[in-house]
Amino acid sequence: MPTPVIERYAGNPILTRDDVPYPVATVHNAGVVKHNGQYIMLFRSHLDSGRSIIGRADSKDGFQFTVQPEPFLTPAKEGAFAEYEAFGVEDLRICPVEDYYLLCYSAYSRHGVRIGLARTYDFENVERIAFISQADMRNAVIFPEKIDGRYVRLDRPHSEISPWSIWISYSPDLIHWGDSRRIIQAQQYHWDEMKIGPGAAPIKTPQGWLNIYHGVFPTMAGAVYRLGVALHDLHDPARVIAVGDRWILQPQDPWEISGYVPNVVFSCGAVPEDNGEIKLYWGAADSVMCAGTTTVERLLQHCLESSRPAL
Ligand code: M1P
Repeated sequence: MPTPVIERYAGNPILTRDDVPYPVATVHNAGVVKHNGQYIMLFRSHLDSGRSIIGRADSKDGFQFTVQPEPFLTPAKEGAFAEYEAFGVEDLRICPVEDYYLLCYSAYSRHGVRIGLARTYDFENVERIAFISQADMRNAVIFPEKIDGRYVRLDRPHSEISPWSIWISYSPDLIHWGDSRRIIQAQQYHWDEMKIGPGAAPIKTPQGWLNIYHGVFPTMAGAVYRLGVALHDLHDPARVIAVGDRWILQPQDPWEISGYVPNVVFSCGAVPEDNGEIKLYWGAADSVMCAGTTTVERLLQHCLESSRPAL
């Protein structure tokens, strides 16, 4: 049998609600990064209220995680952020930039969903920066370096009005964003035909930026969430070099097929290692966390050997 694009870790699921020392209903959709030689995971949990918070777990090897005694990020209770986080904080991505980490999360409230941006240097102290979108935007990732002097982000409108596509935007200061364009769209009668959204923070390779994203296909039994990969130009990431025509991961294990939301693999994080390996993390069925490995080379080959149009 050929090597799969993503090799699942044999000990999946790597984190469940039973590992969390405070009451939660789920553990899923986590951002992960390597900080000072240690893997840090910021995972989403549903509470019994149905609203979400973010917890932190640490690991030496990227597979065995220990959860911190207290949640990492909960909805702000006062100040300017409280109004827009009242219904929960979800699906946080950790984006390493310079000597700090930008945290992009979905903030839910009676006003809809918008993208919250925070910063940490040490995963002990978190400083909220701004909301960087209006309502009905989510799934944001920020590139690890400025390009032509500007920060660059990918995201996805959360609205039936505009097609559920991946957009790019630019900012001089992380607060004011613009020059926005739609750059990858869902393809009719493809595995990602219903909607797509950025997953892990883009990974730099000599051939371009790897963008691991999720794509959704509607079936009579509900939506199926899979993962795919695209390649963006290093100097002009709005230029999409290739979009892999086939998915790289689909629900397969029992905990991916069945759970809080069945048939979901949803990634918010990947860790590129110095030897070209990539550890990939995904929430399974919106219930537990899983991990697997791939390589830069395998993802590039997957994109380039069977690319489809981006738009
Ligand atoms: O239930 C599957 C996923 O559904 C939503 O993702 P998207 O907006 O991309 O369709 C989110 O609620 C996500 O958290 C969830 O995993």
